[in-house]
Amino acid sequence: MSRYELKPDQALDVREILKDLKDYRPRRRGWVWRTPAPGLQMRDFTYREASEPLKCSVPLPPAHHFGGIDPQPLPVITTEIASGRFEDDIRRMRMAAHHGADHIMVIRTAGQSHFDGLIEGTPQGIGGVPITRKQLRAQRKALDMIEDEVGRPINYHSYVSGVAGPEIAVLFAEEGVNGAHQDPQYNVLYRNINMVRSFVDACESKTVMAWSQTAQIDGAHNANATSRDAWKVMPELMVQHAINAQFSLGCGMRKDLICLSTVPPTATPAPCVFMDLPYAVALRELFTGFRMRAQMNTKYIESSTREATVTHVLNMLISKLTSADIQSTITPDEGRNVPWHIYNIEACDTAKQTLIGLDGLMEMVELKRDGTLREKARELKERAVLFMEEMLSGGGYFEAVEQGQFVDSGLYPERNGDGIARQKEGGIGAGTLVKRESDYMAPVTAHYGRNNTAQYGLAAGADPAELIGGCTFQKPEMIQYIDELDQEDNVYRRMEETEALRQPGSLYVKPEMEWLGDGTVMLTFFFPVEAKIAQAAALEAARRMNLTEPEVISVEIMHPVDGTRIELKGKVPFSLKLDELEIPKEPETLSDDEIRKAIEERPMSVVCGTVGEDEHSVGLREIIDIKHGGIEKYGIKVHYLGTSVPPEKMVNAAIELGADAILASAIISHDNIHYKNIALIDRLAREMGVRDKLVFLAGGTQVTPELAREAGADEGFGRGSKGVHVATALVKLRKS
Ligand code: Z98
Repeated sequence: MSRYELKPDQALDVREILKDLKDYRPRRRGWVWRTPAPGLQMRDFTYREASEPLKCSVPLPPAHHFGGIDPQPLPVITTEIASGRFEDDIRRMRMAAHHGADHIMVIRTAGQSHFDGLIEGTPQGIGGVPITRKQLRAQRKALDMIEDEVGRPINYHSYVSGVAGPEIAVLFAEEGVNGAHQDPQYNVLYRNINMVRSFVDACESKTVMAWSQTAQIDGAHNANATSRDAWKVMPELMVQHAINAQFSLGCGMRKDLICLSTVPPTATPAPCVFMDLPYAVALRELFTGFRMRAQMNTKYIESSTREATVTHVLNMLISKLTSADIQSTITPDEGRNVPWHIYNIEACDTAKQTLIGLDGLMEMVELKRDGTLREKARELKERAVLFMEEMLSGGGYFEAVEQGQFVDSGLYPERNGDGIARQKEGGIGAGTLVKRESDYMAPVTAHYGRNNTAQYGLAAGADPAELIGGCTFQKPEMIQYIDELDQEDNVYRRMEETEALRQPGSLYVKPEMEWLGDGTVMLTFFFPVEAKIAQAAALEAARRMNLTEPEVISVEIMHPVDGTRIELKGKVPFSLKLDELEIPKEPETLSDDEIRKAIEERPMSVVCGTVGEDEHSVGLREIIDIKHGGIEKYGIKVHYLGTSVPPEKMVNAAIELGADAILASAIISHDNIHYKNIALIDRLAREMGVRDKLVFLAGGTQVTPELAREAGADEGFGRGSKGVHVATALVKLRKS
């Protein structure tokens, strides 16, 4: 067995993950919720609804102002990762975990749901990843390591749907998949798989999932995403939830692992919270004890990440007000065809930021017990109950589907006749059901329905697998592991092609958006013209920038004729050699707290000004003013002498005011006047016998640190310098 471990300061090596997969065993089955940490203290803050912090993570961008804390909200956070190449997804799973995701869903490759069996090996997918034993094992193995690294269990998830649902359920139980979508209605409505077969298969699938304690997500959200007017299907969504939830209980699933896939049905410019909140409340009232998985509205999502983010945040307000257990994240990338990379990670941050930002909200506000909210919730429940009653009196679910009652865009009882109709005898897999013989027997654990084990002497209630000394659930060594079936379309071939770029140890780097080394870049343009012309202009500009395969992925009208914002993707052909990159040395900076403490202990004052005949004071003001994060903010006392200060005056003022330092700013550089003035200040300070008592710092856009030091300053500061750099130097170089 390989001894490979993830190191916090090292890139993940996919090659190591792929070693010894034949013998790799997942270390647990079943879903894990976050551990609540009520009253969590971090820095000066108390969190009311947070969960246990991570051992290792990437905090939100402003966290550096707050001591780098990274509080984690209570709901599990989901991200969907599936680029088509599972090996590349492993790296982004690690990134997602570091940004707070602990539920990682892998979308399946297009068409997999119509395969009447399992796929093996690691072919490349389209619009998702082919779910195979090898792919699952590799990703579960990586996630096992990643969860050790971040210090929190990670739930791994895919889909128990399609013609091979039960086979997939067994595969998932064997390979340690912790969550799955399972809803026979999805097969029927969206994949046109025979309805009777789908429900029979679901019995088996759900029994296996119940045994392995896999959390189930249902499929009602798909009606929302596909109906013409999503906000009108709210009663139907509840009916769909009811069918799958009750069915799952009947198959032995634990109520607290049955998760309703709830989606706020509408989006702005509709008054969405006013419409969606009663729906969320009605669901919780009808389905107490079940878990709520909040997926964001995807029906109305556009290519703008800003728009998607606002929708997401509004959706999360509802999640917060109604306590969702799992918070999903989604980005517009699928539609923009820039699959799944940095925007997934951003969406995890959006969820973390919003939910932590709303921490404690419910201690201060509560949902009204009467009035519009409750009336609307009641109305929705009534419509749902009436829908269900009509369905039952009309012969049941199958008849209702035949009549196209589902995904009809009417607000029940209104019907528009545009629902999805399927026939009982129709669809994929029709006519494939075979009645079990009276002596039917299957020696396997977690088997649904009649299983005549008594004829082999097994006691009632015993595990049928005992008859063969345990099945693959107890004895994983019985599992047939197939490495690859296709000699060309497999992970080894793909990795060979990108070997030179593969971390760790690679000498080259190339931009990527989808797959390692794809060379894909995204650009933002603004053109002061209407949208059509702007798109053409962006494509032409991309060609002239030598991008290949340029494609416009987002167009936003700033004004119908005055301007358009374009986002475009394209590819660059080159890789960059790491040892040829010029990597500037990071200036060593003390933290804000360290500087403040040093100044508190030993106060400092400085004199400063622009020197010689130099009137350019903007840069210096940036360095000193508290407004710009300048040195004042650390408590350093600043005597600003103004502009065009003669060198003599700089030194004299420092002596008179008893300052600890001189800060001279010089922008004008012709005839090297800036360095000449630096040298002059240094000489004057020496002549007056104070040079060894004063720190002398010089800065300006044309100043380079080395030349400033050569000219006589203690340190020089060029373009891009900030107050913190100067303050650090003052603290480190102080003379008394
Ligand atoms: C989500 N963005 O829920 P195929 N079963 C159910 C589903 O909802 C889905 C599948 C199966 C969504 C993900 N949902 C999309 C109930 C898909 C997938 O046939 O492999 O595409 O099944 O987060």
